[in-house]
Amino acid sequence: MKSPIRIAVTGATGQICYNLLYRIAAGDMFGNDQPVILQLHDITDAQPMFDGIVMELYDCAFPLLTEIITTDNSEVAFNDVDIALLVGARPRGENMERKDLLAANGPIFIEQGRAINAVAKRSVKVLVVGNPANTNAYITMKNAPDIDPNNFSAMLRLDHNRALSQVALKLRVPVADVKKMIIWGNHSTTQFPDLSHATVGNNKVTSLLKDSAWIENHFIPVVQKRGAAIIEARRGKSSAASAANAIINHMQDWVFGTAEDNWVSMGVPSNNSYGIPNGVIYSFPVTCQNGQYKIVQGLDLSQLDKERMHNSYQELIAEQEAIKHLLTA
Ligand code: NAX
Repeated sequence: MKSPIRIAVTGATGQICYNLLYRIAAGDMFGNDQPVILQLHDITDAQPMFDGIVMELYDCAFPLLTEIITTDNSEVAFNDVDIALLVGARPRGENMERKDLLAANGPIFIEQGRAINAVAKRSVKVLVVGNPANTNAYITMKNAPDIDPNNFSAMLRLDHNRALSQVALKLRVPVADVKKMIIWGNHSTTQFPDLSHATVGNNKVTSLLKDSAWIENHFIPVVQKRGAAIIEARRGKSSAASAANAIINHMQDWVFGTAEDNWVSMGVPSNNSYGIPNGVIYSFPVTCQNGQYKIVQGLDLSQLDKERMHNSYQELIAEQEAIKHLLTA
């Protein structure tokens, strides 16, 4: 039997985690031969909620679940962890503008970044899900200077999966046959869902689509606005099961590698690829191998593609501007 890996999860009493923790403990993320220790974090007021969650984890009698730790202390949560899933965040309140949300979340991710820097394994892989995910990941990374920046990522996988499914439904093909999808940019409505490189078998998706207007009129807006559509359809609740599933997909590919003929979208530190300057967490197409990701290079982009990508980059710069005072304080 392998020795257990330590997985920290924040916002662990929230609705995404109610869909996530049981799947991790069942082996869906790291395989059915990998024991796990769950180090669950939430705010002090949420601690009583852990009672039922932990009872249910025990009641599943998961063979792989070695230990459960619950805490409101970030250094306890991140102590010696291999994986950190930062799901918790302040929800957007009524009348709260995006910049207020950024300011409210900044201190959370500053504190968590510092705790990761202090106590996590140096090889820890960090995924930020809590919104605004890209900028929260940037804040976390900036506050963990002793950890390789390449170990920080933001979740765009839900958007990527949504895009795959839209194409599969349109072309009536199995979703697993749709490959090489891309989400560029920010996890927000400025993201650019790009199917111009996507394939089904040996064919480009663009050559299979009979009505090309569908891309502009349906595909792009539906993927960009899917989060809001889910909230409406779920009478006010945001994506939870699909978000948890995307977390599993993201970590699985990062740790075990992507399939040879495919890539996935991950929010990662920009490195001047495709004209996106250093210094933001931006979603690119990546391949993963041996626990490392590489941004796919050499893709042709039209002028319009570049403008869309730049637009999302500008939004990330504006988000950083809104929290700059917190980082220099
Ligand atoms: P919930 O509101 O159900 O849970 C949020 C959790 O965060 C709660 O347990 C809460 O106690 C905790 N929290 C609140 N304030 C906190 C603080 N100051 N410090 C630490 N933890 C705090 O939200 P849920 O639906 O689980 O969503 C969690 C986050 O994921 C939200 O920010 C949401 O916007 C974001 N999402 C990101 C997605 C992505 O693709 N990147 C998609 C799904 C989701 O919308």
